[in-house]
Amino acid sequence: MIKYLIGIIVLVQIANAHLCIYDPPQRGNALPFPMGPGYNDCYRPYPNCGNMTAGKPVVTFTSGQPYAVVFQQNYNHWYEPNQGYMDIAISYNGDNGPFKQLSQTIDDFNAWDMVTQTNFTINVNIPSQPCSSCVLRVRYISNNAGEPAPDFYQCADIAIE
Ligand SMILES: *[C@@H]1O[C@H](CO)[C@@H](O)[C@H](O)[C@H]1NC(C)=O
Ligand SMILES: *[C@@H]1O[C@H](CO)[C@@H](O)[C@H](O)[C@H]1NC(C)=O
Ligand SMILES: [Cu+2]
Repeated sequence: MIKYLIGIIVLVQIANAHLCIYDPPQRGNALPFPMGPGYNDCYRPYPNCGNMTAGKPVVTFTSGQPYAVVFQQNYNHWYEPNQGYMDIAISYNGDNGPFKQLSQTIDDFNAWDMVTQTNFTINVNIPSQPCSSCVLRVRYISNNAGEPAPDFYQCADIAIE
């Protein structure tokens, strides 16, 4: 990103924002609608849940039913030499997993302008196994070698009945 030398403000934003889950609501503060690129709560580069402490379930899913997960790539970190992806997974065993994939991986893409925000609505099948507290994780593995922390994690605390 340095090579573009757009200016210090843009560089600060580049280090500030990348992925947020709208639905189910991610851990932490409620997200504003809409939010700009560089939104702090979208920058959580620590696996598996951005170092956010688990809370009570915020949504109860119906087992075996489809659910539309809505998230936003809040900053595009496309990296041509080692192209990244996003995915959705669930853990029945807290933040350390194991995590089971709920979606195909979603290929990263060249948005041309890094501040591009892209919303995704991905239909997943909720597993049939119930849980009183599970972790739904969305991550953006950008693989971008120019980034100090290239991969981004968000979790939502959910239940399945
Ligand atoms: C993404 O979705 C949010 C929530 O519906 C909306 O406020 C925002 O305008 C959308 N952003 C884009 C870039 O479509
Ligand atoms: C995130 O959590 C991990 C594991 O507990 C810890 O090693 C790391 O220092 C934390 N990072 C930050 C920035 O809090
Ligand atoms: Cu960045």
